[in-house]
Amino acid sequence: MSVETTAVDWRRDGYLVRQGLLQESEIAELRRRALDLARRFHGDDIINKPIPVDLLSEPMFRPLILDPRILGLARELIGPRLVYCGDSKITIMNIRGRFHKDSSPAGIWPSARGYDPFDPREGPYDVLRIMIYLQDHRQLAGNLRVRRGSHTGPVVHYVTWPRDVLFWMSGRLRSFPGLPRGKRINLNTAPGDVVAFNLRVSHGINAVRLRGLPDVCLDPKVERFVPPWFRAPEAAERIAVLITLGAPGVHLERYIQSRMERFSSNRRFQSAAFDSPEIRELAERAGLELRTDLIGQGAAT
Ligand SMILES: O=C(O)CCC(=O)C(=O)O
Repeated sequence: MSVETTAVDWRRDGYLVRQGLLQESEIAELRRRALDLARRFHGDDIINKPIPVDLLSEPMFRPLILDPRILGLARELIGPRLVYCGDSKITIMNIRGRFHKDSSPAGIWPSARGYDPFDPREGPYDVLRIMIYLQDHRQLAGNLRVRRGSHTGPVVHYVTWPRDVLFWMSGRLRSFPGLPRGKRINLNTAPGDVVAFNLRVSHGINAVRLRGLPDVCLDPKVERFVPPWFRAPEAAERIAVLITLGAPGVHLERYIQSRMERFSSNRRFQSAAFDSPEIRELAERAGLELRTDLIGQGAAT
């Protein structure tokens, strides 16, 4: 099944796959660079080890952040003004992820995960994440899965439902709590396909897939019960490139704030250097606005 979706689908689905936006040869080169970068920090033990650099600060990946194809795609979806705040990284992970949204602030209850900060009066949500996968997910499991259209629904967990109803009744939650919704979709991307998703979309990383049934998207809660013989093969190193971009406004402010709270001791932000005059100039030429609030956040570790 083709994974391609169109900009018209974006508002309805909350995600988009642009097939072949990058060349396959570029993906092979990015993969080589990602492995080099990971080894620079962690030697041969690179799986599940955070790589403490943001990609605009890192010369090997800077051109990707400023690439007109990437920025053009983001502009198509959230408008002409784009802001980069330092939230980008390479991950090489075999950890699996449950469905979650990245728009909500983390922290101690009641402002923690599960609290939905979305107020429809604040306009469409315009912070997105660009995802580039550096292996062929048509052949290999470990792909991203999304819940189609879930960006219009509240953040909710079964166990917190009574609490969320209370929040809704007292006006603290703007959208009525509901059960998770949206069809689960496997994004089985080819090298060169680029994914964009609204950060309010429920998504889960690193899917287990059934052998011979690549479009069957399992709930992460049940996938661990799939026996090894029924599992589709996976990459030895599942490499993903993540880039968050947003339009200036209340949603981006809230996102930056939540990153500051959540990652207050993150080495990636501690070592970021994308506020140098040289990088500022490059960004300006690409029409990319910079927010440097996250630079230097937290203690050096
Ligand atoms: O690695 C992936 O496929 C997506 C990671 C991500 O965006 C997340 O878990 O929030």
